[in-house]
Amino acid sequence: ERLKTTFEARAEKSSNAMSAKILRLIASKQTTLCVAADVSNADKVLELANAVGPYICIFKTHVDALSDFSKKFAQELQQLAKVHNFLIMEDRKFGDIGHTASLQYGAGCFQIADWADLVTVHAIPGPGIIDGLINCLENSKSQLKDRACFIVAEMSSKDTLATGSYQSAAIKLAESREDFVAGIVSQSASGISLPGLVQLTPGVRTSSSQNGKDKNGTSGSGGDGLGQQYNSPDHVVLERGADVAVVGRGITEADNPSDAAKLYRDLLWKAYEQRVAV
Ligand code: 5FU
Repeated sequence: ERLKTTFEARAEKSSNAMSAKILRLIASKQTTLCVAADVSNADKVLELANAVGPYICIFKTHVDALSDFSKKFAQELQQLAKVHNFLIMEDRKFGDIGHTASLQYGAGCFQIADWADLVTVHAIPGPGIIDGLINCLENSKSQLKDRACFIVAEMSSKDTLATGSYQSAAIKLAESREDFVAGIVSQSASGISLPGLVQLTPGVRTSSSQNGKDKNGTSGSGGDGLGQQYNSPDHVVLERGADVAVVGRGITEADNPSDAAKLYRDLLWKAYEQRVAV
């Protein structure tokens, strides 16, 4: 079944060019690690990208949290992505009607469609939001085959409202729109059937990297006191079906982010090998 299949074999079965690209990149670079760059300025993002670049498949940004976003920053990040061979995901979590999302994707001060290979999208507006983003690309210099979105079906935060029928409907939406959907942001694989879709799972941290920070006693490795809930690398890959695991503060707050990224990469890859072993 899907979770027992290797990334190479799943790439062959993918009907979305970007999901096939992600799966092949993961397989050749042997890393399922995505680093979340939740830092406050452009230089820090670039420094982090350069430090963790060799160990990641996806570098995830929140550019609206930067004090000094610029076009030059976006170009430099793209350059690092080329050098280290990773993809850029802007975790924008679009959530409006298609027309508005189209403007937010292509225009404004961030012009996300120009530089982000991947973006995240809430399912709440329904399929119109996907049509909106595709529509934006039709009028942009970026091509549809080089862009894709991930649908947020389930969140890592405590008492999330994205559960039950919402979650299954979000997965259904993703599975029906492989023309632009490369994956699903989720805490579990339940309900996901298409082999090409990539499951991205945030809320990952080893308990040893928490440095005595608030542990709220959730399954696995605690939380951050603001609703985030963590699970260990092993747990998300083996019990929750994560293909790509998102690690933010577990790496950004480490004394040496590069060493920490390598460590997470190794733990995650070992767990993946265990998952596909017969
Ligand atoms: F969709 C989601 C989700 O359900 N949980 C998340 O934590 C996204 N995230 C993102 O992953 C969040 O916006 C952060 O960028 C990152 C987690 O960072 P952490 O420092 O590892 O908690």
